[in-house]
Amino acid sequence: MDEITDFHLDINRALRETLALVLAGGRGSRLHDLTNRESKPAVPFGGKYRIIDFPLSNCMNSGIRRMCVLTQYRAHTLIHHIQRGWGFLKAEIGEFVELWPAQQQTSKESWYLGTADAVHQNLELIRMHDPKYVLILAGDHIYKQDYSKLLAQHIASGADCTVACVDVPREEATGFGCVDVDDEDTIIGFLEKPAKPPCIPGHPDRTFASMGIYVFNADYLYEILRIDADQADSQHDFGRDIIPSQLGKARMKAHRFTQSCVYSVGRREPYWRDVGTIDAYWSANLDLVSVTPALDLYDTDWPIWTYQMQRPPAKFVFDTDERRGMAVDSMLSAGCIVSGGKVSGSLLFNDVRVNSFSEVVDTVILPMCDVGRHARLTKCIVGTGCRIPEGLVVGEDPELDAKRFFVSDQGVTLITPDHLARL
Ligand code: ADQ
Ligand code: ADP
Repeated sequence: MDEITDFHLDINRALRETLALVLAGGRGSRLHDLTNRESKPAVPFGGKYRIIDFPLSNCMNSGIRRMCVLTQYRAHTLIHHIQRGWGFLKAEIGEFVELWPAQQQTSKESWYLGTADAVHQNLELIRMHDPKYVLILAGDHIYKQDYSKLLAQHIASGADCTVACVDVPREEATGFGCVDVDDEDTIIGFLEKPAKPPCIPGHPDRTFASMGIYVFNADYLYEILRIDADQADSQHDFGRDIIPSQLGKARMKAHRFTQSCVYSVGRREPYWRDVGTIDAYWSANLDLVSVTPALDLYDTDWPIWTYQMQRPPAKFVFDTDERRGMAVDSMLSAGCIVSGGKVSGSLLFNDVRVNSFSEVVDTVILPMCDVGRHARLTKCIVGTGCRIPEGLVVGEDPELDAKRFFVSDQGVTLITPDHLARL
């Protein structure tokens, strides 16, 4: 009993001694026009959230209340969102979300180069908070993770650095850092985005991938960043440079996401998505719509916090037999009006109008859009503020769609206001 109490006291102290840095400065160019105006972490997700809400909510729910968001590229929307949505923390009791824009704080006078440089440029700010542990998170993943379990393993193992890892299909691992471990999960190999990902021994189709989530002992982090900053051939990136350079030198452990994943009721597979491409973004949004989603937003034990404008409830107008405003297997957000159109298998963000005789199937519609009468949309992502003209049909003729819009490898059509203006 005493041991358990001591453990809880220790982990609570360690959580208070942790500073979380959310890297939110990347460009996210594979999301094409969705990131023309805002950075990837600010892209809307799941009907009423923005992607950054997931790591920040994970911190909140794990008991880490000191968070810093490192911004750079097209940060306006992100800053606006955090200022409005995350101001409820109490600075008086040591809780905060600070925004750290790139501000050329080192003698190099460059913007953030790689992810490690983004941290290095803020070393003075980090030191001011005097953390014992630094948790580095990406601002562009959708998942629920209890970081207190990651931290507990890190401390118990005596590691200098612990990398959270997830088992992924091997063919998808080319975009990730691939990790090789021994019997005790010590990291003995690391390949950043290899063309031919190695497999997990005994599992030829699977690879152990870094989630880009790292816990460092603060003193060790300061030291390796100082060394890396002087390396002329380094790109100053955690995945490309820092982790590989420490193999065999530092105590680096892998943490299995299965041990800290917050599972949805009745589901036992871990859910973690890097929504860096149009296809991944579309499927992760529509995963939420499934009957028993692998990521449950309705779970009150692990709430996802956000800011959303106050809007009236979604409304369905059922005028006549031909004009049945309805939605099935779908999620609709506040301010939506489905008047005489049909929505199925879709996710509508706030203030979307679906007008009479139109059909929306397997589609993600971002805020403030209007689907004109008799329009038919199948397997699309409709960007913020689109006015789909009356009678437009998308998703039924791939060749025609590719001439007018952006069509992804897996046949998802991205429609933006710019595409529509050129029609
Ligand atoms: P990537 O996903 O390619 O690989 P990267 O593009 O470096 O990682 O972005 C990581 C995070 O840092 C993102 O949230 C991004 O917005 C942010 N970021 C990128 N450049 C930044 C900069 N200059 N300043 C501030 N923030 C920046 C990484 C690891 C892989 C791992 C995957 C998991 O390198 O090993 O497998 O994450 O997604
Ligand atoms: P259509 O879908 O045929 O283009 P309308 O846009 O005229 O039709 O809307 C049909 C119905 O939707 C209206 O009768 C009304 O009930 C509802 N509706 C439209 N706009 C609003 C609004 N601003 N507030 C509340 N309900 C609205």
